[in-house]
Amino acid sequence: MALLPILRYPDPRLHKKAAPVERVDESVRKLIADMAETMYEAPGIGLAATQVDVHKRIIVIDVSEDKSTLLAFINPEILESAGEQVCEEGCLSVPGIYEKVTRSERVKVRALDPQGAPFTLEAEGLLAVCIQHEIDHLEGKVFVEHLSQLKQGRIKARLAKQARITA
Ligand code: GNR
Ligand code: NI
Repeated sequence: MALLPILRYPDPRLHKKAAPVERVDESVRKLIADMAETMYEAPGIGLAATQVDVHKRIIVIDVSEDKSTLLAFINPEILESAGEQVCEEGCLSVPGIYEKVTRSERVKVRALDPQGAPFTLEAEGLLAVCIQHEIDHLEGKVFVEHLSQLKQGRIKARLAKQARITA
């Protein structure tokens, strides 16, 4: 397994649209293992391949308290969504920034598992938020793009200042 470097907003590579996985093979399973290790180490509750500069439709999520429930989704698609919820979101690609985002309360998602078998999952609450946040990454969208232009500008300025301090 290997830890992968995570792209930081506003890196333009975070805006690339990920391509569907055509064959679920050993290289996909290796990437999922490396993404999971990277997510747990960060630590985070989700990670999209886009964030590690791999532009394929693969996400990993673990919203469990004890980090015992790894979920991997290949080519995820939201089939149904309902309701609304507001969650304070963060992102490993936007460190130190937390902002409220409105999303669907429930989603039904279809994807392939690491063996290439299709499955569907109905999610609500934080898991539903995380699925939507990660699928956004695959579309090249970072959560701050749900905020006003004013807030986005302030976040970019804060991150640029932070980068100067840590350089
Ligand atoms: O670790 C993460 N926490 C989080 C909290 C609220 C809503 C979404 C998330 S996802 C984030 C990890 C990440 O950046 N995934 O892309
Ligand atoms: Ni994120």
